[in-house]
Amino acid sequence: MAARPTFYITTAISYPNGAPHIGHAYEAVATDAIARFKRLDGYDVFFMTGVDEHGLKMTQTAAKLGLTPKELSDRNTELFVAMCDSLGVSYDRFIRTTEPAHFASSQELWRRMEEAGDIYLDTYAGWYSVRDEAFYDESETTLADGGQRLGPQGTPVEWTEENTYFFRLAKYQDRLLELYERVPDFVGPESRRNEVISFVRGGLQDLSISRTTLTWGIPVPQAPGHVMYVWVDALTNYITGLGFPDEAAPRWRYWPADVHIIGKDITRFHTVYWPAFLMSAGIEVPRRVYGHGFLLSRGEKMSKSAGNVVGPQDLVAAYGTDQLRYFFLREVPFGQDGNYSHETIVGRINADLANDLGNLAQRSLSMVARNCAGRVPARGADGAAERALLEAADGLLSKARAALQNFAIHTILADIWAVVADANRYFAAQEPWTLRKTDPSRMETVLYVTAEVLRNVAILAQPVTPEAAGKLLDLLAVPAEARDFAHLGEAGRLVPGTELPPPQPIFPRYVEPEAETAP
Ligand code: ME8
Repeated sequence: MAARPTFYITTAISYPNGAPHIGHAYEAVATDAIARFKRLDGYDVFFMTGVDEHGLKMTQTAAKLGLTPKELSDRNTELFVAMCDSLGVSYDRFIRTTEPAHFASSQELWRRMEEAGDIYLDTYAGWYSVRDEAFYDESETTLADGGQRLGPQGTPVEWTEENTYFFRLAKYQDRLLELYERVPDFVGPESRRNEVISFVRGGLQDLSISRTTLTWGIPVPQAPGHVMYVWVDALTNYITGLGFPDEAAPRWRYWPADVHIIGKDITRFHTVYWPAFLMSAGIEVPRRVYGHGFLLSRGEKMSKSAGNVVGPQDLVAAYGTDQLRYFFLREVPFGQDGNYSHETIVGRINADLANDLGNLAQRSLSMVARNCAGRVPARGADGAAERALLEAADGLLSKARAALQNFAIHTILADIWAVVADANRYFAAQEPWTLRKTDPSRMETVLYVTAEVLRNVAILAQPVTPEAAGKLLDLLAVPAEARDFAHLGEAGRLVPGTELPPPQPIFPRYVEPEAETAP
């Protein structure tokens, strides 16, 4: 058998300087949905997420709390792992940048860049944002009302002067522009690509890549007193996780990454600095970088300092894992910013999940239980309505694959739910409850076709609502090995006469908790 094609996908690695917030949950869920989609579509997937433990931000937050940076990181890393688990994030590896293997990997990358003649010592003088862990050119900063200078993301910047190592980024300007030209989808979405190209065309300056004012980082080889700039080590996580520098490691086969899924605010690091480091070190660049939008609470950007963070755990507890996953991925066109509020989440849960899909499953499968002895009904001759509906369901995979090419997960869901709506209209129009008396064999056909549409919908919904889709497939007695995309359509049609378990609700309606009454 031919080896399955590989697919390596990553999230950004998060700063564990606080508990995870909704933006972290959003990125993890979106990346997970893509990873699950590819697994179901026959790929040999490696999905990595993790934490970015070094840097000044970690050092300063730890000092404020009277902890060491490692203590701070240990405490919060646990919360990031717990968040992934509660959201059903199916990562293959959770990486920490304090792992010894990551030190070796980052130091080897450094050595290779040095060998290429791309590292030199000089004095850095310029603006630095601790919150972004980023250097900014003065032209990118603005003066706020109180006289505080702010970087392009609105975070405070400080003047820094230091003797540091530099990376010859300017040297890579042409090769980067050539890369964006040659691989048009290297940076996505399109709006991000345009920003990156204009930034690089505007001229690149060499990048300061070491610090002497902190010790919480990876030591620069042969340079006592210098630790690596946190972004050098952070970006390297993507190859550490595959065994770099051991290119004979079994996991190295996953490189280059198929896609790094990141938030739009860190596009520059991933599409300018990272490929330049790799080019310098003689390593292939990733195939794609996709900068998703920000999830905002009613228009407000969430951050720990803004104090309007609702923890992902609270949302999971209130709405449920699959419900939250569905909301994130259906409500917000991937790549754009989006809002969330209690009302919009409940709206989606009750309309799309409880009503459209949940009710259809409940009504049709209850009829099967009562009228077909709890077995997959017999399939009589198809009429035009059956043919049209099955054709729509069978056509979903090719549409979904095309949408996934652009990471348009919301489009995949919209297409699936359009078929759910078709199935609801079909069910209502055919009135199987009337056919029960007038034409029982026709009733069986209608119930069969409805169940078959549910099977296809459930298989395709697994990347986004894995638990509920799994439950629906259980109700249809679809064996575990027949739940991948190869079994969509004709290949996996339900077999009449198969015994089914008693139906159960899959998506309960969201009901407001009783308002607390005073005694
Ligand atoms: O940037 N909505 O870590 P981080 C959506 N350690 N996504 C958001 C968001 C929001 N409101 N807020 C943040 C870092 N994100 C670095 C990454 S990768 C080698 C190093 C996204 O904890 C953000 O864009 O600040 C990023 O992709 C991820 O969450 C982690 O952010």
